[in-house]
Amino acid sequence: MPKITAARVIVTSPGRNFVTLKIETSDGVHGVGDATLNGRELAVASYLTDHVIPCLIGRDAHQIEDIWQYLYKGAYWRRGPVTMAAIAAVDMALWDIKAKIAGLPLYQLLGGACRTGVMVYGHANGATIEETLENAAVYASQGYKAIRLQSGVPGLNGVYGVSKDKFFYEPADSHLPTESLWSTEKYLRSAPGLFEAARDKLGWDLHLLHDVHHRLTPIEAGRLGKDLEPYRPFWMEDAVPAENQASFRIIRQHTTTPLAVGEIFNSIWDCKQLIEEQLIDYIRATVVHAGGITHLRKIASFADLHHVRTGCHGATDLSPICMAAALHFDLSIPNFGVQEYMRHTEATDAVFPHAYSFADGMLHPGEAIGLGVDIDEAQAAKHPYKRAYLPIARREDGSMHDW
Ligand code: CS2
Ligand code: MG
Repeated sequence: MPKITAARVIVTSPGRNFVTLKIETSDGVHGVGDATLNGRELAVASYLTDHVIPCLIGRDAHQIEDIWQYLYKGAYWRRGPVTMAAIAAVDMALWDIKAKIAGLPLYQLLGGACRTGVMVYGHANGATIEETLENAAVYASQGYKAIRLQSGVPGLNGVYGVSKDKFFYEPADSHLPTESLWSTEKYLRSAPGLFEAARDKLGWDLHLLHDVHHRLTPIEAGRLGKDLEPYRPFWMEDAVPAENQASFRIIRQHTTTPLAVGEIFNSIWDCKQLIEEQLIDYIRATVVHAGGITHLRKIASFADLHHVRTGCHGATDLSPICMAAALHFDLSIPNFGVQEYMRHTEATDAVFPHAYSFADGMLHPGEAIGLGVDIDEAQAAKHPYKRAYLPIARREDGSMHDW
C-alpha cells in the first residue's frame, strides 16, 4: 500500500495568494490539493500543518473515504470554511495519488467522461454598459458560449465584479479591506438595462449570466428576476445571502429566472433544503470549499435527484489545482450545468503547470494521469505571501451591507 510519508503546505502569491497541500507516499508518487480560502489563507495553512498533517503520516493513501470521515467526524468541530477547505485539500491530493498510481486521468476513476468537454463562462465587465458589452463581444469572439455580465452602477464608485484589469479580475486587492458604496435602488434601476442592451448587441445565442453577490432581500430578488425574464438569463446568482435557505421560497414565488447559489457553501447541509425543495436550479459549491471531490460528488448526486445542476465557482482565488479537480468532476457527472472560468495570470500558470486546455468555449482536463496539475516549488518560492483582503460594502448611510 502507498503509505503517506510526508505532507507539507506551500503558500505562494504569484499576484494573489494560494495555499497548496502536497502529500508524498512510499511509492514515490505525490499528490497536490488546493486549500485556498480567499482573505483567510493562513488559517487553513495552520489547520493543515498544525492539526491535520500529523494525523496523516503512516496512513494508507488509497483510503480516501476513510480519511475523509476520519478528518470530518474525528475533528468533533464539523463543517465551516477552514475545516472543509483543509479536508478538501487532503481529498484532492489523495485522488491525484490514486489516479496516478492507476495510470489514468482522474475523470476515468470517477466513472469516465459523460461529455466531450466542460462548458465554461467567462466574465465580461466594465464601468458602463457599453464597456461591458464591448468586453462581452471579445469573449464571444474567443468562442465562449456563456458570459457573465457585470457593469458599474451610475452613482456608485465601484461594484463587485467590475475589475481594474479587464481580463484578470482579482477582488482581494488590498492589505486592508477597501470600502465601496452600495445602493440597492440604484442597482435595481440599472441591471435590467444591461441585459436589454446585451440581447440587442449580442443576440440570443449566448448564455448570459449575472451575479448579484448576496446584495438583495428575497422580495427585491424576486423583482429583479422578473425584470430580467424577458432577456432569458442563464441564471441569477447569489441573489440573497443564503444562510436562511427558506428565504428562496419567496424568490421562487415571483420569478422563473433560474437561480444559482453556493460558492461560499461548505457542505451538503448548507444546501439540503434548497435542493430538496427545488428552490434553486444550479448549485455552485466548489471542490476546495465544499470538502473535496468526495463530498462534492455527494452534493451533486443529491442535486441530480431534484433537477438541480452544477455550476461550480471558478474565480481566480481558486488555484489551478482546484480548477483541474473541478474539470475532472464536471466531465464525469450527469447533472453538470456550467463551470465558471476566470483565466489565471501567466505567473500563476507558471507556478501551477497544468494539462487542462480551452477550446470552443469548453475546457477539458486533458489526458495526463492524476489531476494533471502540479506545483513548481521553485517558481512558488519566488512569490512570498502577501496579506490581502476582499473589499467591504457600505450603504449610502454608512451602514454595512453584504458582500
Ligand atoms: C464571485 C467571486 O466568481 C464569482 O462568482 O462571486 O469573484 C468572488 O467575489 C470571489 O471568489 C471572492 O473570493
Ligand atoms: Mg459569485
